[in-house]
Amino acid sequence: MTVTEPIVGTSMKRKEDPKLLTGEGQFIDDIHAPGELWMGMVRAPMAHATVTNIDASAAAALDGVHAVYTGAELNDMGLWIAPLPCAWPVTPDMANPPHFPATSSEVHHVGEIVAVVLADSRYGAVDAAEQVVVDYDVLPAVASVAAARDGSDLAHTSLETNKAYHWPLVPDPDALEAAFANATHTVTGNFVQQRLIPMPMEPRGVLAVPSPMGGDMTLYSATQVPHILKVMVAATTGIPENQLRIIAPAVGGGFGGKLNVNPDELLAVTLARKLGRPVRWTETRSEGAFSTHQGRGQLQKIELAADAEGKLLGVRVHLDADMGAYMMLITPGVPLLGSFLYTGVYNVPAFGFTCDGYFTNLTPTDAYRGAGRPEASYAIERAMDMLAIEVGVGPDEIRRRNYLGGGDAFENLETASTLVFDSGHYSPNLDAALEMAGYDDLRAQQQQRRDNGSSKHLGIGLCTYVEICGLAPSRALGGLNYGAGGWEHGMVRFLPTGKVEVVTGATPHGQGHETSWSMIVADRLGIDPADVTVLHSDTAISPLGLDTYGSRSLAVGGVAIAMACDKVIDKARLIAAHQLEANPDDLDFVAGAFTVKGSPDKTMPIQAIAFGAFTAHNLPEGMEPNLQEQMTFDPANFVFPFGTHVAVVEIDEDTGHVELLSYTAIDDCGNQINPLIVEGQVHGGIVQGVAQALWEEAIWDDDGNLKNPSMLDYLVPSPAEVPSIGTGYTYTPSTSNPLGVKGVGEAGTIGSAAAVINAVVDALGPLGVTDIDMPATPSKVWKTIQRAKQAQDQGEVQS
Ligand code: MCN
Repeated sequence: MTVTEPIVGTSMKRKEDPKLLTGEGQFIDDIHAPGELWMGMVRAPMAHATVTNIDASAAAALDGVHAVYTGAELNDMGLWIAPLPCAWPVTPDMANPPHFPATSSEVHHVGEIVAVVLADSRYGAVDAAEQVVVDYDVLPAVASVAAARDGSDLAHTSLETNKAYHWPLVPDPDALEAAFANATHTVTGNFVQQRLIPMPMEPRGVLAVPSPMGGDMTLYSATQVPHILKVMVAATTGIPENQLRIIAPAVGGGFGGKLNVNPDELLAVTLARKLGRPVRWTETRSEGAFSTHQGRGQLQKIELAADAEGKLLGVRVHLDADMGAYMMLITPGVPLLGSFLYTGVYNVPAFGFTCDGYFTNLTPTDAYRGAGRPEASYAIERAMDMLAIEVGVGPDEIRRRNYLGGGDAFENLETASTLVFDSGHYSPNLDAALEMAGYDDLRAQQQQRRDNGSSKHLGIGLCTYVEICGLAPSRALGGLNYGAGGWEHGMVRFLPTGKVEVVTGATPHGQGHETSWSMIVADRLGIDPADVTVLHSDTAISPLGLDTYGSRSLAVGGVAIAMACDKVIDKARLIAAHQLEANPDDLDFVAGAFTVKGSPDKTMPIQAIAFGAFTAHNLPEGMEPNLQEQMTFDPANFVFPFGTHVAVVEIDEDTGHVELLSYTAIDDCGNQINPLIVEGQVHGGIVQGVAQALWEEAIWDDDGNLKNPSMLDYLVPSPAEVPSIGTGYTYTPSTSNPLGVKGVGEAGTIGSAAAVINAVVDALGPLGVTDIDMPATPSKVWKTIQRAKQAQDQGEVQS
């Protein structure tokens, strides 16, 4: 069947949903292998200690227990040839103490594995793990990045300092100094990016299945990065890469939390190999909370210098970033992903950024939705509100005065942080958001409440974000010392009957790639999207790929698919020309068929050409049979989506409760493939950012214990907490790829935390509140109000 209507740009329902909604999706826990053993992890209950003795005799004697291995035994068994990998050593002298799947002696965070039990059943493994008796000598714990910076105690006794690295990005130090020296206005913001727990719907899990003979190994893992995992498992275990197959089955969300190479993955593979039996493990929710990496964890200082009208002269930023106990896959690089964006959407003549990474005795940090960019957007957008107050103009006006390109459309514009923004058009985006939110009316309502002395304070918060995604040009990643490239691979293959298989190196885990890629292919080739099947997430089927993160899949992987389609069309054109006895240039390709110009009866549908390519009876001389093409796309630049978010909150002065009354988001991700999927991505992202602003925080005590490792007290919002979100779009095509698309998978998260906290501070401004740390919980808001009132009272008494 051929299709004449455009498909790209329509809100086609997701192809992957019926399977998931009817329970046909196969997640890790649904997959079993005969003879499988369950791992039970013995985890350290303290943040910093030395293991002095392990008595596993009681555990080993239990029915159904196959073996118990202490960390020291595991490390002596020759299971691995290298520690867990860090792919992003951001400086040549970065400290990176070895991190093995289980520790032999010193424990560096609660939850670190000290021994592993293998048993016939899941519960048997957990019960046996509880019977393992471990003696510890407790060491002082470094339980916050502030304590790490202070340096009185060391997170690693093998290191002389807690500081892991210092990373500067100060293109012109003299210009930066001059900017501050010449400023009429300066503001300084000190912000805390609390640690967050990714909490995908499906926890992580693994199943390693060795082949009975020959040494092949299949690892099923709830991962976002099967391709990267394959390389890393080979490099750390010494298993030849050509004998490894990684399968990410249905994966129930990741949000960055499944973007890593984890101890359990290496333990499952190496123990399965040693024992010749399948080995599996699925984390519990609480186990995942402190053993799988967390996100954020930064102390930020941002300073703005501006002239009398509030036009920015310079931006200076310093971060102290919490690495946690170890460098995991991209731990040290996360702050760098945001570093270039602290200038926001603004024309900033001089810029400087420095970051110190510190070890603590807490769970390692790593990517979490937005990774570095929500932090950057939060800092600059909070600081812009502070500048607006300092200069005495509205938050919309301060932004307009500083927009890149004066708010007009621009392409390929270089910023002070050395990026080249592909395209932007900020003023109409802001206008649309203010109009949709009813901004003027909201301000009038706010004034009315203030005039009436209402204790229910209305706050309106803006955020005009920009993000960097579509990771990434390989050369740019090389320049940052990242250990891999940023290309993506795609293949488009006509089957003999005219159906199409697409193979992608992207690894969807909720983003709807099967639908989007089908739409791109159907549109390009003029066929029905139902005739397209997208294969992914299995390194035997899709051997080339760099996976899904950094909102890269469409802008790199989807573009690779479109380019592969173009190659298919080029080849099909030659076959059609040959068989229709025409010049290739005299053929039109419309609605899935080649037709000789001026001779409408001389036509061939692409499916017939595919069959001809399969039989290969009548191909141009020397042409390879079959109609399939592949493309590896390595973009020349990133993409820079942007948008304006407006949050409206009501705060009860008496209780400190913050109610999110409405939320408006006008996003711009360039051309859209599927507006319905875009809408879903925006919604999900916004809820995660709102959650950081109002509810979510991994709370650690002074000894490095996680106090809220369950969903009872780690406050992931439900739909009841979030109002319906008003969305809209502007469309500024990217110049970085031929589809003109930009990423959207993280955009909502990047714009929302700042919008909400700007609204909270806006609401409480008349009470003297100038800032509040996230999450703005009722008790924190209430205490902040009381402190501000006291300060105001004292001020009045003094004056
Ligand atoms: N899209 C589109 N038009 C655009 C941009 C995107 O139609 N202009 C569509 C794409 O075709 C794709 C989806 O939107 O179907 C997301 O595309 P993209 O922005 O390229 O992001 P990725 O597919 O690379 O997804 C990664 C991103 C990240 S980094 C996190 S974290 C995240 C997210 O996606 N985690 C998610 N969204 C998630 N959604 C779900 N359900 N679960 C997660 O774990």
